[in-house]
Amino acid sequence: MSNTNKEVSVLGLGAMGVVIARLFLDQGYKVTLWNRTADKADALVARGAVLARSAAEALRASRMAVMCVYDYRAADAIFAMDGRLLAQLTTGSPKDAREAEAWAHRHGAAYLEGAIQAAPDQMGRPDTPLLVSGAQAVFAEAEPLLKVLAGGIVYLGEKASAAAAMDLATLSSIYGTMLGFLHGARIAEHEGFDVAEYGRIVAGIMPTFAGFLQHEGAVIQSGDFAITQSPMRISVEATQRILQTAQEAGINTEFPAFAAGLFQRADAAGLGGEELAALIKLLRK
Ligand code: FVH
Repeated sequence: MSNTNKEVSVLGLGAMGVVIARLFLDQGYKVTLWNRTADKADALVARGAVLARSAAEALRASRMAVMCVYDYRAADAIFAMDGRLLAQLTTGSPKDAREAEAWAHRHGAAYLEGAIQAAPDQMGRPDTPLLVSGAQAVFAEAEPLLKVLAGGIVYLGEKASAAAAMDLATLSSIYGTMLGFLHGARIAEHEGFDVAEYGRIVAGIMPTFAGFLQHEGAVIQSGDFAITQSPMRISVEATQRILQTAQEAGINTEFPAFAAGLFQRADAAGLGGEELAALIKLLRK
């Protein structure tokens, strides 16, 4: 069944859900809303959206629903649909996604798992990244509607769990960077730097760093860890110096102790003469 009459239900009106609903309204969709705290819908209702009296009523109102709530426990409390198409944009584990898809199928609903890779104010752009997985035919039906939210859709195949798994992999990368960034901010402020300036400098090196990460991913996939860009021993030394600096400065040492510890173990395991990405051999054990 196609969504030619441009209708959609949006469940969950947190920071992200409000933006999702607004983008659909901007594109002329008939939008039905539900949120646990009803008054968060007021501004959207003033712009023409319809507030349903229950989640079940919202799900019945449109062929397709987009859900974006805090977590899968909240989502489970809301599920009550049949014969509809649900795009689940709530962050969850691969197991959460598999179970939600099975639940939806038992109730005659089509299911797509989606993972938004952007902040609310980055939504609705031609390059906004959104990971999606689920049955190909269901994706084909939902794609035009999802493109209202994010032009940069990456379809990861039929397994509903794929988008959730890749989301957590990318989030792992982001949180690793974020922890390093915050430790760096402590070095910067301890040395009397303007931390906003530090943020600008880090932003400037990100495109180069992104290219490096891409290279290391390809190295891991190839299984050939001969040195091509960055020998592991360089990182063994660099992380030791970050730890030493934290100790000398009397600032928190948790992040560099963790990083330096891992690199030291890799060195002790004989990986120092390989490409940096060879650290993954330690993580596989
Ligand atoms: N905001 C972001 O930057 C990220 C970007 C990447 C993807 N995430 C994921 O999106 C999901 C929702 O995130 P959010 O930012 O909209 O979250 P909140 O502003 O905290 O709003 C939470 C909504 O969930 C509702 N809710 C919470 N618990 C329950 C429950 N037990 N039953 C029903 N609804 C529930 C909450 O309702 P209320 O508090 O307004 O009544 C909000 O609508 C999330 O998975 C991110 O990981 C966002």
